[in-house]
Amino acid sequence: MDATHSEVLQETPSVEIKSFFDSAPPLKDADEISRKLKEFVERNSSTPENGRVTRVVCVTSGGTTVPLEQRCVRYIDNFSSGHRGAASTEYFLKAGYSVIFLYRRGSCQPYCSSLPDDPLLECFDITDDSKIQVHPSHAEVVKRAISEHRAAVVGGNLLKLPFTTIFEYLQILQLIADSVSKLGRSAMFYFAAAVSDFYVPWELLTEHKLQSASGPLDIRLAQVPKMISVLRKAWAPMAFCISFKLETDSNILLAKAAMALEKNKVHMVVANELSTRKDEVIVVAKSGNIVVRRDKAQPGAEVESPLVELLVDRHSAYIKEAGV
Ligand code: PAZ
Repeated sequence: MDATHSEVLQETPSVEIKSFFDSAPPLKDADEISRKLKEFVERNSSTPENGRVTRVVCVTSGGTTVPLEQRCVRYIDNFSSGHRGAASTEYFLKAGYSVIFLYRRGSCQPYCSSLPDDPLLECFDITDDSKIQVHPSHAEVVKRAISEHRAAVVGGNLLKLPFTTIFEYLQILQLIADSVSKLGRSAMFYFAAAVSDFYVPWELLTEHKLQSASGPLDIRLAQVPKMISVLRKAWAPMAFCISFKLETDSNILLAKAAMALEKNKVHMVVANELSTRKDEVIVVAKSGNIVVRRDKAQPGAEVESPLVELLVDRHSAYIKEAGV
C-alpha cells in the first residue's frame, strides 16, 4: 500500500481522525523526518547477500503529553519511563532487526541502562592537566554503551525519532506507517508507548498560560481517536502488529487485553500490570495466552529478552505463512 497522507484520510471514514490531524499543530521537521525514514527504509529494503530480507520494527516508547496551553507551560502526562521500549530495541537489534525507535524526549535510551542517572556528571573526571577522562570504575559500561549505540546508528540499523506531545507522536507514527508499509509482512509495530486516551483539541487551547486568578479550571477532554485500528486497516495493513495493555487492576487486565485484540485486529496484545511489569507479561493472542517471565535466577535478566524472542518467532511464522 502506497497511499499518501491525504488519500488515507479520505479512505478512512472516521470524522474524529480527520479532525484530529486537521487541527493538530503542524509537525516541525516533517520533511526532515520523511527524508530520514525514506533513506532508512530504502537501506533496509535491499536483500543482503544472505538472501534474508531485513525486518524492520517500529518500537514506540515513553508517554505522550497533552498540552493545556498552546504556548505550553502545563500539560497532562502519561506514565512510562521508556525502559521497556529501550530494552526491547536492544533485543530486536541483537535479533537482526532494524529499529525505528519512536521515543519520548528525555526517556530511557537503548544501551544506557547500565549508566548512572547523570552520566555526564558521574562518569567523567577532570585530570590534573584539565583534560576530561572517563572514571576507571565506569570505563567499561561507557565504552560498551557508546560502541554498541554507534554501531547500530552508523550501520543504518537504528533510527531514533523523538516526540513529546500526542500531536507529534501520532503525526510521526503516520509518517512511519506510510514509509514501512511497502515492506509488507517484514515490518512490525511494537507499541510499548503509553499514549494519551484524552486530549484538548488544539483550537480549543488558550494561546497563553492559564491564569489562576480566573478561578477553578474546567477542562473538557476529547477522546483521542483509536489510531492502531486505522494503522491496521489502512496505513500498514500487512505489518505484524503488537500492542500493549497496562492496567493497575489485575482483575480486568486479561479481559481488556482480549478486547483490544478483537477491536484493533492486532496480532497480539502484551498485557502487563503496573507493579509486576518488569517481572512478567502475558501475551494474549487468538491461539491462546502465553505467560512470559524474567529469569530471576539470572542476575540482570530482563523480561524483554524472552518477550522479544517469542515475538520474533511469531513474526517469522507470519512471514512464512505468506510464502515470502
Ligand atoms: O516504559 P516503562 O518500562 O516504564 O513501562 C512500560 C509500559 C507499562 C508503559 C508498557 O509496557 C505498556 O503497557 N504500554 C502501553 C500502556 C497503555 O496501556 O497505554
